[in-house]
Amino acid sequence: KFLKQKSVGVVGVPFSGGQPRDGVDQGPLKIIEFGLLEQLKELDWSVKFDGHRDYTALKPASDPPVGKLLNARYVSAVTESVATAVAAHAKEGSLALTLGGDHSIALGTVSGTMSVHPNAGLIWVDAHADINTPETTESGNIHGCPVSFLLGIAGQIPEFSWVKPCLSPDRIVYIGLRDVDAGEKKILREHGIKAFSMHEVDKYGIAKVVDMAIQHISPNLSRPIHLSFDVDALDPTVAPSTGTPVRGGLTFREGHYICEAIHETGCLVAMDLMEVNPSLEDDQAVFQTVTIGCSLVRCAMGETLL
Ligand code: EXY
Ligand code: MN
Ligand code: MN
Ligand code: MN
Repeated sequence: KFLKQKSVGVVGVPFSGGQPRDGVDQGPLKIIEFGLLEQLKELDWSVKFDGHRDYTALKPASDPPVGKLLNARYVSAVTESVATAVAAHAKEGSLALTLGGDHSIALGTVSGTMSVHPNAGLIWVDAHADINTPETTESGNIHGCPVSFLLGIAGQIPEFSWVKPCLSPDRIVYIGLRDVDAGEKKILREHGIKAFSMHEVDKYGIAKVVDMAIQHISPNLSRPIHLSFDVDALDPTVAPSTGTPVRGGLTFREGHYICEAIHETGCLVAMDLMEVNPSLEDDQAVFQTVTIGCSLVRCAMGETLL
């Protein structure tokens, strides 16, 4: 409906600077090695992939903390480049699929989507709200902050001068939350941001939750949808290889149902798959996490059970 053709532009972002653990930068490589691009071709998508990006040249020689924010200059440079890449695919009328990497990358993906689809709604599937501001963050890890930047509530940070507030509080909805910092809860409340935590998933069931979420950000399917999927939304028993696992997460089917239902809207214009870290846990865990990551993407892009 909002795409010009059944074509997907894949952006591989081997970046881990939004958080302290090595390995998450290897996520995109593993996912593509696993065969995701071929799998999407099987679903009749025309696939454009211009290779894994190399961000080493963007790494500043020195990147001292900006207030509490860690690696601010590096994160800013990489996410700006991601925004350009995502916007280019969106401008061509293709779906932009970004493989991470840590979730700070969504600062770029969502900015890129909104530059072409300014009224798009954002569905953020995550154990975490990633809405800390430079003031509220305790860790200084920017993967816990991208949403505040997108909303324009992060204040002016000269290192992030390229970021334009492009999201309004009524155009984001969360699914899967269960580890939200006190400062983040306050922000969610003050801005009236719609969030379905695991409590609501238990209470209403995933089908009703996804229905309400979609209706909230794209009433009567009137707006394009950007899906930002953090694998840590899934229970660690289903997706163990991720940097900030939190128990009590989405089941295998709940995760897939979200993607299937979003596909059915016909409104999906961009998807992020984030926080797959192939250096965590054993080989079996990595295999399980990469496998489920690929199958979530396939479901969002039209794979059906029957
Ligand atoms: N709220 C915590 C922080 O700001 O450091 C944890 C954030 C984890 C973010 C993960 C990727 O979604
Ligand atoms: Mn996240
Ligand atoms: Mn998370
Ligand atoms: Mn916490």
